Amino acid sequence: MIAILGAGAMGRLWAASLPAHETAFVPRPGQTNTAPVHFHFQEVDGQSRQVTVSWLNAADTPALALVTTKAGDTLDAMEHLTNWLPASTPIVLFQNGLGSQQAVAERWADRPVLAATTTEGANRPTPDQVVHAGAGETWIGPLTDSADQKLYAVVARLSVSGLSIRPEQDILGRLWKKLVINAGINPFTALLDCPNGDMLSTDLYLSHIESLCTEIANLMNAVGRGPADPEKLRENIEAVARSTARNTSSMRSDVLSGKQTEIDYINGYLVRLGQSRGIATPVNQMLTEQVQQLSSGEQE
Ligand code: KPL
Repeated sequence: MIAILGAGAMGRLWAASLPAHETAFVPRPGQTNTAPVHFHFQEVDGQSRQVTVSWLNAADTPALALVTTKAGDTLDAMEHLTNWLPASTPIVLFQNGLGSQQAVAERWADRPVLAATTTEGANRPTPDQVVHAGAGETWIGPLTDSADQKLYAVVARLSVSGLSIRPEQDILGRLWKKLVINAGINPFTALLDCPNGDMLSTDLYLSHIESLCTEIANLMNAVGRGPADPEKLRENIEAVARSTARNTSSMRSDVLSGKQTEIDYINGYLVRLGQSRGIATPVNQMLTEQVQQLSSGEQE
């Protein structure tokens, strides 16, 4: 049995892709409605099918757990999840950004904790509909010592889904690469309320991207994730913005639907890292504050 905590688009993509009898959602604390979850799942090729997922019950002992909650909900989610899991059950974290993964690995250092980063595209246009918008790749790697020897078994178990899964020893390195892209696209598109490609010609983006990339490169070099070159970081950000030009970033989408954004784990993470290392991050700070204000409705 594979337990999935977080029944949003990503949790449902995994539930729909793995064999039906093998997955169950983990109920939230105090949840009383345990009727199975039904939703329409649209495959990448456009075909649709109905998916039914049951809820984990106390008698189940999951062999694997996937945590697909938002970064800001992960510590609480983990407190709850660990009540359901044997200490040896591997836990795979799917959060965006950085900060929440390290916090979990520190707090549950004796458990096999892994992190994943994925380019699978999934969205949920209505509550009972999930669209697998684009096939991608998922990289999984260990965060704690005891996760090391579980990595290949976890990858094999999840590969049954038909999704492309690969082992990655340096998963933090891969999460850093994704963080750079998200830090350079997500806040701008949320503040400008535009698709990814449109931000490239705006004054907001053009007046800050160089300093933003310098701040990020300084941080990467300081924490042993270098050598990082600001120009190269900018090229990478712009290549992704162009290849996803028509997409709505996850942060813009969160703001538009009134949901909590992941800014605290993207640019906000970089600000906290800068504070701990004595490295100035004024552009990251400005973007973090403006997105926070935007989602709390303070901005005009
Ligand atoms: O990962 C993304 C996100 O929206 O969070 C990017 C790469 C910016 C694509 O939209």
